[in-house]
Amino acid sequence: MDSITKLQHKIRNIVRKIEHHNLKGGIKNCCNTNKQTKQCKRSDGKIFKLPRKFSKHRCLQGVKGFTMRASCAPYKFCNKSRGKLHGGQQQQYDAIAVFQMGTISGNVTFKQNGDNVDVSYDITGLEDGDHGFHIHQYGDLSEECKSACAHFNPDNTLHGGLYTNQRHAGDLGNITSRGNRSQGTLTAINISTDQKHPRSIIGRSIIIHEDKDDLGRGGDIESTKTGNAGKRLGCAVIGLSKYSSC
Ligand SMILES: [Cu+2]
Ligand SMILES: [Zn+2]
Repeated sequence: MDSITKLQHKIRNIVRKIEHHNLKGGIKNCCNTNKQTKQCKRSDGKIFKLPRKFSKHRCLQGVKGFTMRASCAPYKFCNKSRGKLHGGQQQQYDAIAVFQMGTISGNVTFKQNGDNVDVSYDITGLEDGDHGFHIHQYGDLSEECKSACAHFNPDNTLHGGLYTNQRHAGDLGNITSRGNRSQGTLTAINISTDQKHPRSIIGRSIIIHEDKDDLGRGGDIESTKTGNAGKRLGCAVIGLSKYSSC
């Protein structure tokens, strides 16, 4: 071997050692990293520098255009369905209310979708049947569900349902429990998960009632206020989701 070939051989060995050291030193798989990591390794072995212009979370929601595709390259092979919550709820939501009250437990998530908000719920521990389901004005649970006060009603209108002409912005109708579980999705109008929006629901609360909401058609005064939905069985504060920054 001449001296140049020897040198090349040496360099190759050093590079191999560094690569090996890096792997042992724990270059994380790109699909398992967070922003703090300096680099990550894609499942095909390619190593990428971090952080990227677009977050992994954003990349997994869908990639558009060349700049984004380049920025999202480390996450190309990450599983999009990763991190699904139970009941098929997606992890990509803007806000969440976590119920943990008596026998009632589960999550309600909120995701802005244009002018509407997609609401997804999965609650266990309710008696089977229909239960009034509303966003209430305050997220103050200092006196349990009572201090959440009335339905979120920025337009000062009468109570209704999700699809009635007259309704409170917080009127989400009923959820139905079958076999101890209530699971589903609905789309709410006239509310927003944006904290700066005048109809923001962040920091307010969501309440599940004992009885069925009559959607304002009960024929009495109480129906036009609360839908005769009865006792407040469970309440939870609507908080910002961790996915925007964590
Ligand atoms: Cu209510
Ligand atoms: Zn109402």
